[in-house]
Amino acid sequence: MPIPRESSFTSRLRTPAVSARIGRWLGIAFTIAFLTGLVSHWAQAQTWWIPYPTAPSWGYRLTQGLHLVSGTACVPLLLVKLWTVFPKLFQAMPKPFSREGVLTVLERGSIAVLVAAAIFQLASGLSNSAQWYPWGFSFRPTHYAVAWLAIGALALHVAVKLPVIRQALGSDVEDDALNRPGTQATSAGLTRRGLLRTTWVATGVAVLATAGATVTPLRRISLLAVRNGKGPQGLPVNRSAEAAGATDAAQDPAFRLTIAHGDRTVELSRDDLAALPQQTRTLPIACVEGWSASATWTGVPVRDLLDLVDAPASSDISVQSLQTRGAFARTTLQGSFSDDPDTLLALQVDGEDLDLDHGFPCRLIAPNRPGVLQTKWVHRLEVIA
Ligand SMILES: Nc1nc2c(c(=O)[nH]1)N[C@H]1C(S)=C(S)[C@@H](COP(=O)(O)O)O[C@H]1N2
Ligand SMILES: [Mo]
Repeated sequence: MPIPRESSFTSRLRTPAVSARIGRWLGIAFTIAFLTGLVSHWAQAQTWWIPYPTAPSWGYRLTQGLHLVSGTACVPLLLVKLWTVFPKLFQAMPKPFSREGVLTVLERGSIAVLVAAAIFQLASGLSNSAQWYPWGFSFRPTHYAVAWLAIGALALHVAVKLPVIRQALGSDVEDDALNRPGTQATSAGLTRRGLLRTTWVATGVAVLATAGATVTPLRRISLLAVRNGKGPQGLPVNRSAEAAGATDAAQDPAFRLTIAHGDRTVELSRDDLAALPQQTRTLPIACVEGWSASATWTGVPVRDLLDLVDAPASSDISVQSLQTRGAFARTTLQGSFSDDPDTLLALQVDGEDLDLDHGFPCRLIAPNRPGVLQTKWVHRLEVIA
């Protein structure tokens, strides 16, 4: 088969008039995904000099929900956009050592980076939310690094294309001024308006289908939502006690929670914990994978427990789990969180003792904290700074 030329593609739909209109929404969705991704990284990295805030308690639920929804919206938008610009791959190259040649190589290079980075972000993000890790790298640092690459290449791309974008958006979508060479004057099938409408509908469906992971009334129609809200006590479970290898230790009557500050330690059984003054708070579990659910938790404020070992205000705490398998057995609770009266070591959810899968005998629940750091099966709180 001979290699096609740019002019071999004759469809009127493959035009900057369409690409720019889809590109505008793709740019908006990508930027939202980038910014909310930064928030998620900030919440999890815990090393930035501005501490991540504990309020509003639903903040991470909102930003991470937006992250998943905007990222998913990018998928149909990117596919259609790539289809509209595909013929440009076969564009004739200007002389390589001319000024125009150098500029073309730079521009195409930046687009290659942009396309590769965008596809990588969408693919790795989607498979992460499906808990499918067919790769050998660590997800979060890689997704974070490539995000900077993608947003940089996107900014460059928009800057280079600004004159074309302006012209395209300033004229009617059926206008022929920006047509590529070889474009047919009329088309029998889908109009450009029709293609755009189809794209918006597909994007809307993708958005609704993911938003259900966060917005409870949408859950029934959420085909793409990874967690369907089922789980003991009406709350989804990401890793069960069985999977975490915590089943035996969590049910052992000899269980003791240790609170440690230097040489000072206090050990409490679950009954001891239950005998302390209890607080009840309604706080969400907001998983980094996009699903979230609100529940009412009852337990002992972490600050009250720290008082038992005279921990100073704003203490950073290492929260340690009984789990024997997998990541997240230890998390750090920063001082702003350990001071917050809403941060609980919960014994109950919605008025019942925690299910084994929700962290029995006790679990951490703090406001505005990514789900992955809401440690279950806690057996030790240790002042680290
Ligand atoms: N010890 C421990 N705690 C954990 C996890 C874990 O793997 N181990 N998973 C976390 C994740 S990713 C989420 S989203 C929440 C989910 O809480 P749930 O299962 O009670 O809904 O628990 C968190 N707590
Ligand atoms: Mo999670």
